[in-house]
Amino acid sequence: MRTPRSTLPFAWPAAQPWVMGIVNVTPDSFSDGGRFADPSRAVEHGLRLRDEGAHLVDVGGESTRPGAQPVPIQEELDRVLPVVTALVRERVNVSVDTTKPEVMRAAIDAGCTVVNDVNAFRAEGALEAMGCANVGVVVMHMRGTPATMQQAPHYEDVVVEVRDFLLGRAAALEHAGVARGRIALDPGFGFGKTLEHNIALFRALPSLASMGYPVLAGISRKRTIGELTGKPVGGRMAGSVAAALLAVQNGARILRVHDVAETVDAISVWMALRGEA
Ligand code: HH2
Repeated sequence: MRTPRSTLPFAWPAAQPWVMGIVNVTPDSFSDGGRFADPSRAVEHGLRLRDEGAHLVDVGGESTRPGAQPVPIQEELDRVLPVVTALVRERVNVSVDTTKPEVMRAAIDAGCTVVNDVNAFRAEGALEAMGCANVGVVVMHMRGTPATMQQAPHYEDVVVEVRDFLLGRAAALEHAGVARGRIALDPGFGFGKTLEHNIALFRALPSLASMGYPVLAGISRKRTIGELTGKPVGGRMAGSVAAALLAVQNGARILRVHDVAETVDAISVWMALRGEA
């Protein structure tokens, strides 16, 4: 029997920002590599993030940290599918973080709510996989591939180039049959960008948010936070929460984070004190 799709309403969030909690079913992710490589621990963690207030749980089976090597299709399916299936069974709204059309299709069949592609659906067959699917879509900007992307990234104008790329990919998705209201854009912090590029993109979030698509910001525990605080990955929670709040203030509607409980609390307080709760 096909598992019923989750209850998450589309379109993307209008009023309250959504928090997307991260579950990396990988041995090598930059911040939590190996902690949730075992499927039952990954499921447990996904349920905990949901209970902490995550609107979506993003399940990934291939690290995209700088220097990471690609994972074969079957291995990624073996990592991700049992976790997606178990979380959907528990009525968690699952996002699958993948660049591979085969994994997209399998996760959609298993009932995922969102497909999140750091490669912006550029793999052969990815647009087709999304065309008739009734799910949300996150389109992210990346320059190069994870294996090489941090080798001297260069832009004439990072803000314009990232914006134009994202709008082009959104148009390609719409052409393939994806309804506009299902598409969210993500500038891809840390994916082929220096600290200066990341800061410029962060400051430009309001203009990206004015393009007519919800914007996702994923900066949690990333190198930018480390460079601004001098802290190793394990000490970046406070800096990440500060960045998440500022991202919301700058127009982001979806926050991809490791520290769900802390981010949810920070957003609640921020909204209440602004008179928006
Ligand atoms: N960042 C990572 C992975 N997927 N997806 C979107 N849409 N935006 C992001 O910024 C983003 C993403 C990298 O973070 P993480 O999953 O914690 O690490 P790793 O890629 O090493 O598994």
